[in-house]
Amino acid sequence: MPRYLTVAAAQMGPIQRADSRTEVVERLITLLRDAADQNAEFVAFPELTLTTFFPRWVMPIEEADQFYETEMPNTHTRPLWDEAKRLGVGFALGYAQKTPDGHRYNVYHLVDKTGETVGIYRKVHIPGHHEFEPWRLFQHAERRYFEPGDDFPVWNVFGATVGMAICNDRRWSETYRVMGLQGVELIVIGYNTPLHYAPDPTQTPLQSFHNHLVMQAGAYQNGTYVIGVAKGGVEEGVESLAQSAIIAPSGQIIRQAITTGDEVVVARIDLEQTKFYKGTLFDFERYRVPAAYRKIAEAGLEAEIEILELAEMIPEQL
Ligand code: CDT
Repeated sequence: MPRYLTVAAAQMGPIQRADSRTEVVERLITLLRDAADQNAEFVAFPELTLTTFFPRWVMPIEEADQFYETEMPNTHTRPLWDEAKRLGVGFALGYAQKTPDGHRYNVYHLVDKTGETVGIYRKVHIPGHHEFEPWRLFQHAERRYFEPGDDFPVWNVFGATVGMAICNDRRWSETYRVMGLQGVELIVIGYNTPLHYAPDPTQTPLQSFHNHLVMQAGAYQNGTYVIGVAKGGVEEGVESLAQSAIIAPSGQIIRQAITTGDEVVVARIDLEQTKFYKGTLFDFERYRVPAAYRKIAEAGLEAEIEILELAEMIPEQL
């Protein structure tokens, strides 16, 4: 018996620094309606969807406060919540979160068809740097603005087992496998990927290839669908990758965006097809050899735990 779910990748074009949240949310609602018109039951928006990609500037943290959300939904995003509920569509929204106790995360917020929060994922792999680096054409100071999350949970929603990851997470095989071990059937990944890679420009022309390479491999090796959704185009002079895609457990791309702007791509997926891979080549119970993988879990673990414990402290204590 097929288990169908109609999903959408709501790719966004650039959000300039002067664009207001109200304008952005209007764009999100337009995309949501477009997806709903095509029968989508779940819509994935990209990473940091409510503002420009502010880590491209190094500024005092208090000045960056304007880019964070302290509650969700809030006055700006309430219309999106309301419209999604009215349409009966679930969604995942990426934004910068500042918690009441002063922690800052790059998050993905998963909402069901009734407007209820299902879960919030905090980006684990934080790329880039902390301080201003004058040799770069533009900054990528995510490590200044975000603490890392420490887990890849999955949730049962939309009749599926759903997980989330954010941008740089998609390059790491562990991201997919940790969710794969929990039986994930659909992984949602939002991204902002500048085409120019300053530390090694030989990678610049390969951005598109690497993007699909990692998501297609992650899908195949874990028998899961993947939705990769971009904020692309030229934002504040920086060109970012688009090419949002819905990927099958076979690793094949089912649908792909063809523009670098606001665009919805929709696919009706059959979640039962994850079993083709989970039950054969990637039957984890039968074929995995965890004893041979010990180094993956152990290498760097002590240092990591120390960092995560430090991150639990209130920033002022550090
Ligand atoms: N947003 C994000 O994680 N972007 C990174 C760029 C890395 S370059 C410092 C990415 O992996 O696409």
